[in-house]
Amino acid sequence: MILFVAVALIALTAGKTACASGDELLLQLNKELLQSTEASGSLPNPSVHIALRLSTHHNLLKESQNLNQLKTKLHDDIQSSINDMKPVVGRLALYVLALKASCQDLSSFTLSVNEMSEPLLTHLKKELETEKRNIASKQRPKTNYYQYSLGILALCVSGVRVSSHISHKLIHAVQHGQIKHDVSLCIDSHAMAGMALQCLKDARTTVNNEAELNKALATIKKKLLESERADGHMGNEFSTGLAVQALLAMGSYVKEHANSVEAMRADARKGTYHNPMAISQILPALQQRSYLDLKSKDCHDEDDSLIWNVLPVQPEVQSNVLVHVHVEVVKATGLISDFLVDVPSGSSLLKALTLLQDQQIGFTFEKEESLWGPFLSRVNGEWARQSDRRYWKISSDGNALKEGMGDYKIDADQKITIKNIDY
Ligand code: B12
Repeated sequence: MILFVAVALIALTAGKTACASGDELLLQLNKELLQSTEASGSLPNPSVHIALRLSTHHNLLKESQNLNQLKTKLHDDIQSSINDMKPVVGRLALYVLALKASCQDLSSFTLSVNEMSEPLLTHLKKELETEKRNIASKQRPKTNYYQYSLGILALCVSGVRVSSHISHKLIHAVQHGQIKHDVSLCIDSHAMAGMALQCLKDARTTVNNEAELNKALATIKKKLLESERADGHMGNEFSTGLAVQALLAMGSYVKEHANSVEAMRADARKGTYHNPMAISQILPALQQRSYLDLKSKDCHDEDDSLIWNVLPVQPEVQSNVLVHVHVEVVKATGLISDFLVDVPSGSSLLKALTLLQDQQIGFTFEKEESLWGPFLSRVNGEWARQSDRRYWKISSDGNALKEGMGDYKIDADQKITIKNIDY
């Protein structure tokens, strides 16, 4: 009998260990994300907070410290953008979703607009109204449909009624192929639109035409499923997380996105997802959750087992091998200038451009901080930003980069093209 019990116990423990090792990847990503909240200097990232709060495992102390950072630093950042009359719809929406993820009473948060105090959600509604007017007059939002969708999603998840005029503009954009950008960016935006529209459907919000809403959801689902590559990713490695979240929200069958989940796991093991923003978008999907789950978040009886241990920071290995980089700058007028720089193999593009600038041979650049890291905004005196409706598109040997200048590593000789294009 004793032998039997012992064997049974060993079998049970072995089963648990096998199960735990399956979860180890998730735990590792979860810890990396938690650790990223301690990064000094950068703004607290609401998307990271959302993913931490949607996770199975928590470190409640660190999460509440992070929430306080959002309530002060991110809040102030949004306030100063409002003071400067910059559109804040995307960031404000992510902030609202992050507060909702921590079960905060949203009615107690206000912003100061024209010297009047305005509840966060009221201001978000107004931002969406402004975007709607922009779509009506210019056929596109001031920001983009990704942020317009985020705004709708945040209101809906918070239980606020979304005007049918606002939702109709998104439905119309989906049905008339107005959510553009190149392939992968387009998948991210469709995924976000899918979550926003599914939330409206679930809330039974009055939309002018329910059949149109259903058609738009079907279009999005088809687009996401058709974007699956041979390796399982939908769009690219960085859009798959949101695509799977959207499919989950829409109630798609597990087998419909099983390959994509496997593809994300494989890339996570390879270390593709080191940028906290990237981890924050895949982690909920890997745990079969989506932003729509925030709607029913109650914050009761939460696990508090996520251990805070500072993960070893990989030292940047400075290689002795130099690689040749040809930098081609194509200005808005089409004027081309070429530069050459040798950089240690493994350098980031940011480092390569800094070394090139240091040579003082006529190349200069400026960057702006964003949730994804440094965004290249000015090259050789020429700006290309959201406010200009232009951007510096970066390619390597003719292929558009899938990462930004801070993350992309230069391992071999190549030609980097930086082209000012409008969108
Ligand atoms: C819309 C969009 C754009 C638009 C943004 C302007 C606009 N108003 O439409 C444009 C076309 C300019 C753009 C450019 C690029 N993008 Co983009 N973009 C997006 C998208 C779909 C939404 C971003 C957004 O509005 N977020 C919401 C707001 C609240 O967050 P935010 O941080 O304040 O947003 C700003 C920044 O994110 C910045 N931005 C946009 N893209 C990128 C990419 C990088 C690397 C950085 C640092 C910043 C940045 O522009 C946003 C608006 O001002 C995301 C999808 C996603 N999953 O996040 C991809 C995404 C972030 N972009 C991506 C990439 C690769 C790029 C480019 C590097 C492509 C290229 N080869 O040139 C360039 C950036 C080059 C540069 N100059 O530094 C990848 C990043 C992946 C990664 N691991 O880094 C994503 C995830 C798409 C994807 N699935 O591949 N993008």
